Amino acid sequence: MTESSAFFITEMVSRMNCAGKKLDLSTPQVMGILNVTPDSFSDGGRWSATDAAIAQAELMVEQGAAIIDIGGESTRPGAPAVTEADELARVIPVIEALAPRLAVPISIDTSKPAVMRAAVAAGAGMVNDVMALQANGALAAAAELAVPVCLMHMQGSPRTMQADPQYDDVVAEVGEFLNARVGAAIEAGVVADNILLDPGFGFGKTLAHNYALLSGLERLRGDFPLLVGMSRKSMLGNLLGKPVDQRLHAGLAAATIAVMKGAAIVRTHDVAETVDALKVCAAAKPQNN
Ligand code: 9MG
Repeated sequence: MTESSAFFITEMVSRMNCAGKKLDLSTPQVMGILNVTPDSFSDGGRWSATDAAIAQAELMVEQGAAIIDIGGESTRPGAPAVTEADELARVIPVIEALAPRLAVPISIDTSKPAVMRAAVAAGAGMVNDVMALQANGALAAAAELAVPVCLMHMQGSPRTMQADPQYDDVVAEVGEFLNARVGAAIEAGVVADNILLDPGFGFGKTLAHNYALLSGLERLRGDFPLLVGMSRKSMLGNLLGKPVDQRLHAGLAAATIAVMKGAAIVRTHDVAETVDALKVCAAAKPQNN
């Protein structure tokens, strides 16, 4: 990680190959969230049926999403664990149906190596792992699949992470963790150009930790594209005292700040609005003249 406050990506990869589909990172991009869980915190399970999920994904692409992130296990605080079989049954039919229809890549949000493998075989082109490949066999699966992989920071596990998160310097400790996971991934055979990093907003962090992380995000800029996800999260709701359906404006502010501090991809439920916000960020990129 560098102390640089430069803007956007400078020397890292600006285009990723997601199993044959391109992800252009020369300007900030939106990753649309497609939860296919009955217990999703943000959509109440409205999109758990395959047809509805397909329609939602197509809408997000029309609205400008550069990649769709499909998840079958909720990672919200306290969410119950899902078996491998249930997770596969939720995500694979959706990926199989969507992959031939979408021009943009599909990301699989999972920590389970068997789900990573089945998802990529079904047409996914990226792995989004909130456990940063720490599950047994996940490093080997990521190396073998050779698709981009997002390594996210979390303190604890989704079931316990908000109990009592502790840091001396949250930005430094998140950076150290991510550096260590990059080392482990590269040692396992993951290609450096296939690595993205994510500080994991809301994953084992208090409100103060989340805002310290957002404030210091530029300290995490370095050799790897940064992905951030704050859409509709408690760090917005608890600050404002607003329920999940009234967090759009705060989410756009947070996304804009993150991009101005170097984020390459914003993971969001609110694609159309976030695409507009990121276009403003891109237009305000410092010029040479
Ligand atoms: C699955 N998931 C939920 N929140 C997330 C976040 O902030 N980043 C990433 N990469 N995945 C997330």
